Amino acid sequence: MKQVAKLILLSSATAAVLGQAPELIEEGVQDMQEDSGIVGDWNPNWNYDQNGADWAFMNCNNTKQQQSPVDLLKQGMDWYHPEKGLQLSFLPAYKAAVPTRQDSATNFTYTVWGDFGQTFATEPSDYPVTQVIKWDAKYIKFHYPSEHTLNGTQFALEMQIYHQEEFWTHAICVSGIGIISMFFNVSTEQPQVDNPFFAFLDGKSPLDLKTLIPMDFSMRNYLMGYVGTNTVPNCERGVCWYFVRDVQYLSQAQFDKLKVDGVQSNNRKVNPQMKAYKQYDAQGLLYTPPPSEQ
Ligand SMILES: *[C@@H]1O[C@H](CO)[C@@H](O)[C@H](O)[C@H]1NC(C)=O
Ligand SMILES: *[C@@H]1O[C@H](CO)[C@@H](O)[C@H](O)[C@H]1NC(C)=O
Ligand SMILES: *[C@@H]1O[C@H](CO)[C@@H](O)[C@H](O)[C@H]1NC(C)=O
Ligand SMILES: CC(=O)N[C@H]1CO[C@H](CO)[C@@H](O)[C@@H]1O
Repeated sequence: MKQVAKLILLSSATAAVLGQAPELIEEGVQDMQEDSGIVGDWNPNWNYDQNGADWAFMNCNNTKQQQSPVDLLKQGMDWYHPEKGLQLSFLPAYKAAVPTRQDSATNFTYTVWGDFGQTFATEPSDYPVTQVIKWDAKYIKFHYPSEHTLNGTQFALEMQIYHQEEFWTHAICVSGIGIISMFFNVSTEQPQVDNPFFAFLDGKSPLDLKTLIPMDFSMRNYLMGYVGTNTVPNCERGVCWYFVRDVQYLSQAQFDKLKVDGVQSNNRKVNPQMKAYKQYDAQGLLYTPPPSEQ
C-alpha cells in the first residue's frame, strides 16, 4: 500500500521538479511495481562478451535511458558546494557475520551473502522530501576491473555492497536497492600485505564491514552519490549509488580469489554517450585530502 502512495506522490508534475531526471523516477516506479526488493541477476541469458551492449532486457537495452555504470566526475555534475554543507552522508552500523554463502559461480561475479548490518544514508538528491533510509546489507559483489570510473581512471576491483530497504520510505531510490561501492587496486608494496577485510575468503572467518567502513566513516572520507541503475540484468532503475573516493588496496592473492574461473572481466562498460546526471559529493568534516591535492 505504501508503494501505491509513492506512485501518487511521484506524479509526472512532481517528478518534473525533482532533482533527478523525471523519466528515471517514473520508470523506476514502474520497475518497483513489477519487482520489489533485491531481484538482480537470475536470468542465465546474458554474459559479458559485449560488456552489456547485447543484453536483451527491457531496462538494459534502452539507449535513451540512463544506465549505470558511469564515469564519476566526467559525466556527472559536481554538486558539492562547501557553503551548502554536506550534500550526502551516511551513518554505518555494520556488524561482523560469517557469510551464509559465498561463491564465484553466480552470474559471473564472486558474491557473498549474509546479514552484515545496516547503514543509514540520505538519498543522493536535492529533492525536498529526500529521506534518510535504513539500508540492510544483504550481499556483496566483486567486479574486475571496476565498472564505474573516476574521472577516467579505472581500478582493479569494484566492491558493491547491495543493500535492501525494508520499510519503503524512499522518495528517490525507487528500486529499493542501495549500493555502497568501493574501489580497490592491487598493492604495489613488496612483500604484499593482505587486507584484513578479506579474511572471510577462508570460508570460516566473519566478514566485518566495520573494518572498512567504521561508524565515523562519513566524517573522514569523501563520498559521492548518484541515482542510476543496477549494473547487472535486469538493470533495475532508481538504484541509489554511494561511492568512497579514496582507493583501498588488497594483495594479488586476495584479488585472484575474487576472480571467477574462465571469466576474463565482469564489468559492464561505461557508455561515454551517457547524458550527465547529478552527482552529490560530501567531504567529511575531518576529511584530509591526499598530499597531491593540498
Ligand atoms: C530489448 O529487450 C526486450 C526484452 O525486454 C526485447 O524484446 C527487445 O527485442 C530488446 N531490444 C533490443 C534492441 O535488443
Ligand atoms: C579530471 O581529469 C582531467 C584530465 O583528464 C583534469 O583536467 C581534471 O582536473 C580532473 N578533474 C578532477 C576533479 O580531478
Ligand atoms: C589504481 O590503478 C589504476 C590502474 O592501474 C591507476 O591508474 C591508478 O592511478 C591507481 N590508483 C591508485 C590510487 O593507486
Ligand atoms: C548464469 C548464471 O550463473 N545464472 C545464475 C544467476 O544467479 C541465480 C541465483 O543465484 C542462479 O539461479 C542462476 O543460475
